[in-house]
Parts: sequence; structure tokens; C-alpha cells
Amino acid sequence: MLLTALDGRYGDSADALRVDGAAMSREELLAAAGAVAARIAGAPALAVLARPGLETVIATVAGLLAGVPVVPLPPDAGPKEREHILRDSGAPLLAVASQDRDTEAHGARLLTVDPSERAEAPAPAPETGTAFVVYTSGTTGAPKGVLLSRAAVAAGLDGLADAWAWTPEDTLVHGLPLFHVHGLILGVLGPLRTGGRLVHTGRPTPAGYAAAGGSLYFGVPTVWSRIAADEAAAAALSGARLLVSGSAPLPVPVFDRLAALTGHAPVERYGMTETLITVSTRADGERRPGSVGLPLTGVRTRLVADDGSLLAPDGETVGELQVTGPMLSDGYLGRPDADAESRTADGWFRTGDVAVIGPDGFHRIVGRASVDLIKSGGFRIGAGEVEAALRDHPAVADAAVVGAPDPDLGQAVVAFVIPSGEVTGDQLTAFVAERLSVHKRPRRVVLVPELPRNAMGKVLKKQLLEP
Ligand code: MLC
Ligand code: AMP
Repeated sequence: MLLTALDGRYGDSADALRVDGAAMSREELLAAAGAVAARIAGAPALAVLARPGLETVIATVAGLLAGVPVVPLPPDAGPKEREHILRDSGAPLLAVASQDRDTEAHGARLLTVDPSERAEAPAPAPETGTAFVVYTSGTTGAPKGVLLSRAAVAAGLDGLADAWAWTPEDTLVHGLPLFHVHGLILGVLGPLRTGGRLVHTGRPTPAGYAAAGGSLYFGVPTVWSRIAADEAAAAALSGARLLVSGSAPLPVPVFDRLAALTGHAPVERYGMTETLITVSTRADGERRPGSVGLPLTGVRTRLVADDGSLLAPDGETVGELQVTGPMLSDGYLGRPDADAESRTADGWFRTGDVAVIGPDGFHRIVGRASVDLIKSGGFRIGAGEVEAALRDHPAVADAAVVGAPDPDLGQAVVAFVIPSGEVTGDQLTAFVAERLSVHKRPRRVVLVPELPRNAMGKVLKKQLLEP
């Protein structure tokens, strides 16, 4: 059983789950999800408009109960991105909260989730098969659907429970978006498997985290950096057990300041949509600034040179990190080309991240192989997708998008645009936000007469990043 805590073995309480202020017990969740499960039985997939609300949790659990793969849809995805996800996943149903019952579903049938509905849960779904199709950006093209099996999700959560000593006594607090691995799979299914309580703060604000009184906190580095800049909020976390950072590199000064203000050196973990979390520092081990720690139980990692040869874990040699383990995804939906590119013949996943492994096994992520994958506020953004959206504008001749270093977001999306007519940066930003998720819009647009290119005509993005 994937969501072990739903059978009552760890007890229950009226506020076992609190999401953006609304609470429900696990028993109520099971009954509300049972009602939705009955309506989706046999569907090939269920898209869920993943607002931070109980409805998203209920719909997700319903998909898992019914054995119907869940496709989280970013609530702010513009029409182009939304249509792509619905079409590509083949989801005929889109679950929404009542506030969204008029939303555009691009041919899917809307299914309104009512948190007060109750029904008997269906017979348990088989433990094999796909749990989620999570859409994520590559360097070019539209986002790809990552197939995460029930077995991978179970193994991934158990690996984290082991590394972080996560138990039914814990109250997890976070306010991360519910359409990604971090917020949804770790942050919602985690407590439903380990048995702990969940407080989702709606948005990941320092004040929300400070007021929640949890034992275990999740955040992306932008969230931790904002908490580290708010002494009162940070001090309120001193009673917690464990602070966990992930989805992007945690800057060492933020690590140090958090440790000083809260009394807790944060745990940092590393993962991907395609692999779930594979490497982490441990609750009972050293938490080293700038390091993501050791492989989780069952995970193996290796460093590989450009020519495919294995590199030494000597603490100095830099190579591509490859991983394998029971939490790896089953590949990309309908994209054997992308599967072939991202997997080695012997079954390892090429992360595209550049890392160093020490003789003590500690991993340090030093960057990404491609400048075209941007991490901004913990969101993964493909430069190619934003460039394509910009090129759709009638007054754009060409565009190049980069991730510029940013103290708050890690990287900020910056677009260099060659205009072919009258247009302003603000108009182009708004144009992108109408098509793609809001966080993909450029923070800055620089209008330029030309772009630096090499002899082959390829844009020299490293040159664009020079101050
Ligand atoms: C944003 N805004 C803009 C803008 N971009 N306005 C103008 N131009 C732009 N380009 C607006 C926002 O809509 C918001 O408005 C306000 O400015 C503040 O925006 P912000 O600075 O982006 O802050 P915020 O919206 O609070 O976002 C920061 C954040 C967010 C940290 C909350 O980035 C976030 O939720 N990140 C989490 C990403 C995540 O979960 N990744 C996990 C991937 S899974 P308004 O009006 O709304 O206030 C994964 C696996 C793993 O990676 O390892 O975990
Ligand atoms: P996503 O698919 O959104 O989960 O993004 C995965 C990418 O996030 C990885 O390939 C890394 O580049 C980055 N990432 C996740 N966690 C960390 C971390 N702790 N340190 C550095 N990079 C990270």
C-alpha cells in the first residue's frame, strides 16, 4: 500500500492535514478521495489543477486509490502550456476546486472536487503501474511527462524517511507548489506514508513557516534565504527538529546564517523529477555546507567523463553525475528519443548535473552541463521553451534566454531579444506569462541589435552572461 498512513495504523486527528488554512483528518481524506475515485475509475489519467488546497490533495489521493495516473497541472500555466500537458498526457478528466469550475479544460471533462463528499474507498489498486506523470522542462521544446511508478514513489519516500528519521511524530511544514516532486510527492505523500501531520502554508512565506510550529520543514533555497533574512521568523524555527533544503543549490552563507539563527544546520538533498531524491545529508550524520551528502539507501552514483570513462571519487575531479536506484522514473511519456538520450545502456540516468564526489562519499553539485536549463526559485525552466514563446511575438526577430545569477532566486530568467518592430520589455514579459507558467516569464528583457554567435551561428550564451 502506497499511502500506508491512510489505514489508520498511526492514529488520526481532526487536523492531520492542514492546507492553506483548511483542515481534515486522514479518515475524512480517505472518504472524500473515495468519492472522487468512484467517478474516475477506469480513466487512463486524471489531470489535477494543482492549487494549494485540500481539493488537490483529495484528487491526487483519489487517483492513487483508483490506480489512475495523476497529472499535476500548474494552476498558472498559460493556455499553451496547459493545452500541451492535457493533450500530451491524454488525460480525459481535469479535477478542479469549485472556484475553478469555469476553467478552460481544452477538451478534457471538468470534475469538481467537493471536500465534504464521502464514499467508501475502492478496493486497493495494484501496487504496480504509474502513479504520476509530472511535466518538466528540457533544454528545448515543450515540457516532457515523466512517468513515476508507485514503486518508485514508495522507494523514494522510504529512502527519505530513513535519511531524515521521519516518523509519525513529525509535523511537516511547507508551502511549496503542489505540481512538482518537492511539494506534492515529498511534501504531501510523505506524511501520508510516514504517518506524520502536514501543515501546508499556502505560500512558502517566512511568516507562514514561523507560525506553523512544525518539527520538519521543507524549502527551496529562495525560501530559506528569505527566512534567513527575517530574524524573527528564523528564531521561531529553533524548536523544530530538521530543516531540509532542496531543488537548487543552497548557498553556503544562507546555510551558515540559518544555522546561526535557528540552531539547526540544514539538511540538503539533491534530486530530479526523473529520479526523485537520490542523495542527501542525514539527520544522524554530518551536515556539511555546500554538500548534498550521501546516496540514499538503494541508490548508486558515479561520475563520468565526456568520453564515458569513470572518474575517481577523489574530492577534486569534476564529472557528470549518473544515478541508479529503485526511485528512478520509467522514462518520458511517448518520448523514446529522450529516454535513449538520458539513459546509459547499463541503466543509469544521466542527470546533466556536474558534481564532485569525495573519498568519504559526500557529493557536491558544482553546476549543470547545459546553460539552457535554468533553476529560478527552485523551478526548472528550459531556455528553449521561453525563447520559442518570445519568437511567437510578431515584433520579435530572435531571442536568447539565460539564467543570470540572482541573490534571491539563484538564477533569474533574462531574455535578450532582437526586435523586428515596436515592442517593450514589459509587453514581452506579459506575452510570455500569457502562454507559459508565470515563473517562466523573464525577470528582465534586454533589447539588442544582434546576438553574439560562433562560426556555426550558435548563440554564445556564456558571453551574454558576462557582466
Ligand atoms: C514573478 N513576479 C513577477 C515576475 N516574476 N512580476 C513581474 N515580472 C516577473 N518576471 C511576481 C510574482 O507573480 C509575485 O506576485 C511576485 O512577483 C513575487 O514573485 P517571486 O519573487 O517569484 O516570489 P514568489 O512568487 O513568492 O516565488 C518565490 C518562490 C517560488 C520561492 C515562492 O519560486 C516557488 O514557489 N518555488 C518553488 C519551486 C519548487 O517547488 N520547485 C521544486 C521542483 S521539484 P504576486 O502578486 O503573486 O505576489 C524538484 C525536485 C527536487 O526540483 O529536487 O526537489
Ligand atoms: P527538477 O526536475 O525540477 O526536479 O530539477 C532537477 C534539478 O534541480 C537537478 O538536475 C539539479 O540541477 C537541481 N537540484 C536539485 N536539488 C539540488 C541541490 N540540492 N543542489 C543543487 N542542485 C539541485
